[in-house]
Amino acid sequence: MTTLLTKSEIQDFKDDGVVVLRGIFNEWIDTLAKGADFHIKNPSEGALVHKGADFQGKFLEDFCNWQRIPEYKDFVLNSPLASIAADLMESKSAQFFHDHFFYKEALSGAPTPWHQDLPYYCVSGHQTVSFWLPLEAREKTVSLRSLAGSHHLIKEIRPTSWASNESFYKDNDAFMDMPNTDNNDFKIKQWETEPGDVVAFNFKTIHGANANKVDDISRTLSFRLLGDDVVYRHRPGRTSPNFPGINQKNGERLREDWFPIIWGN
Ligand SMILES: O=C(O)CCC(=O)C(=O)O
Repeated sequence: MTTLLTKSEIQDFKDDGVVVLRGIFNEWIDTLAKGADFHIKNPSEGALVHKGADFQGKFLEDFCNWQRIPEYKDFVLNSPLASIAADLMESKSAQFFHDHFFYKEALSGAPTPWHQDLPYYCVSGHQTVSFWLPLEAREKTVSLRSLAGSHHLIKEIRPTSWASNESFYKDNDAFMDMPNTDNNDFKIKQWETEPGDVVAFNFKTIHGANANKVDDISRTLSFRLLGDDVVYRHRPGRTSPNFPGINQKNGERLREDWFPIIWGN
């Protein structure tokens, strides 16, 4: 086990499906911020832009840029990301899945709705982790919020398009509705954060974030990793991110030429 985590942090991740790790990536913030500044000026062709009708700024989302942005690649391959992931997932291996960038301009009105990540992905399994890494200090009200324990729900939550709120796939019955987030069935976990802190959460943990209503930009990177029990799962439609040409069968581990194993084997 890496000495970077305490037993109680690993236990919290297991019990709640979410944990905040303080200052763990302090040394990497300048590198990632440099990459993010390049990224904002050079989004990929697949980038999505959301705009709240009553607000001036936009919210840009972009996926899978770690191979073309050297600072992201350096972080993925040379930071303690992989060892921390393996410890949190209690997995011998950590396989890199993808990166996801959230850039919210000052006063951008579009929030990130409550959702669960796993149903948007072409994988199934429990040993998963996303690292939500904000590049600026974040007040609690504009930080990530998660429903503790929601990663234990048996059925997946119906994924929807954030733009239209329509179901992502035709196969509606395979999913359950989003539980009521206001009736205290789940405790909401949300922390004020400083650059270098990270919120780690399971792909099944229900989470969301408020719109950026403050007069300053907000840049967040999420890095997503897979553990030993995660395998390819065919979905009845386009996934997000989508991996055209992946050419895999249900139950196979993801191909290593696209998704490298960066810890263990
Ligand atoms: O920062 C946000 O707005 C949302 C982050 C998120 O949904 C994620 O990292 O999966």
